[in-house]
Amino acid sequence: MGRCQNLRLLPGTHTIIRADGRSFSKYTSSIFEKPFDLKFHELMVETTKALLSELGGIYAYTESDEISVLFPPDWALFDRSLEKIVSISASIASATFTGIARTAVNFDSRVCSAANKSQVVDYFLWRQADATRCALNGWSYWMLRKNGETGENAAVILEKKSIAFKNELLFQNGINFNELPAWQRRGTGLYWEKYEKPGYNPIARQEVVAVRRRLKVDEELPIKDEYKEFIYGFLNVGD
Ligand SMILES: Nc1nc2c(ncn2[C@@H]2O[C@H](COP(=O)(O)OP(=O)(O)OP(=O)(O)O)[C@@H](O)[C@H]2O)c(=O)[nH]1
Ligand SMILES: [Mg+2]
Repeated sequence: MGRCQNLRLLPGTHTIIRADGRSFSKYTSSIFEKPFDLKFHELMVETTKALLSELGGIYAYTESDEISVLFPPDWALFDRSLEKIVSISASIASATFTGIARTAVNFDSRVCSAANKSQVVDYFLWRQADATRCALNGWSYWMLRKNGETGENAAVILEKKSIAFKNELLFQNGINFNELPAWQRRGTGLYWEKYEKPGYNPIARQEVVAVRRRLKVDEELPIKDEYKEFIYGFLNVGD
């Protein structure tokens, strides 16, 4: 009888899980608008909510077909078993998206352990930079395609071109990149916010205010240094 692996997350480290849609280029190509589709984005946001709330994360971020979820150093779910975390997170993402979209899709999942807070911050800055880069490339590519270029030509035209070139290309075609919806350029953040819920205590016969928490979907994330500070705000004091 072979032995099953039972790897565990490093103790005392922040953990980030990243789930990514499997072959979504193929899946999305005929049914969703390019480069961005609001309905697809909403499906991703719902999937992000499920991961964040079912696994007990403190912050989540989604862009394109990927979702990152941050967990605190003392996160103890599944005894920090790596295989459980990876498989269950991929399963929650796949089941949630599939259930709402009514099309069977798969997500993969991986774990990134951050050695310290600045690695957590760098991770989220890195994913946001990726979102911005992909948005500019995606809009430029599909603008060229709309103007009659073949896929191959569009790729050649954009190869090694500067950010300024792509911005100008869009501008000449009536699109100001900086005015596109922020969720496309910066990605979307999800986190818990406290709110007060008025109620009535029938035993004490009193109006009471309960503090509850709900998920905030932030479609207007800050960028760069401000985003850095924003992410630091989710991390515990120490190290
Ligand atoms: N039409 C459309 N496609 C989208 C949208 N958002 C993401 N996608 C697609 O999702 C893909 C995500 O890229 P990848 O994860 O690198 O590609 P993939 O095909 O999923 O490949 P693997 O993740 O390696 O399985 C993009 O290339 C797009 O094709 C959207 O709003 N509309
Ligand atoms: Mg993918």
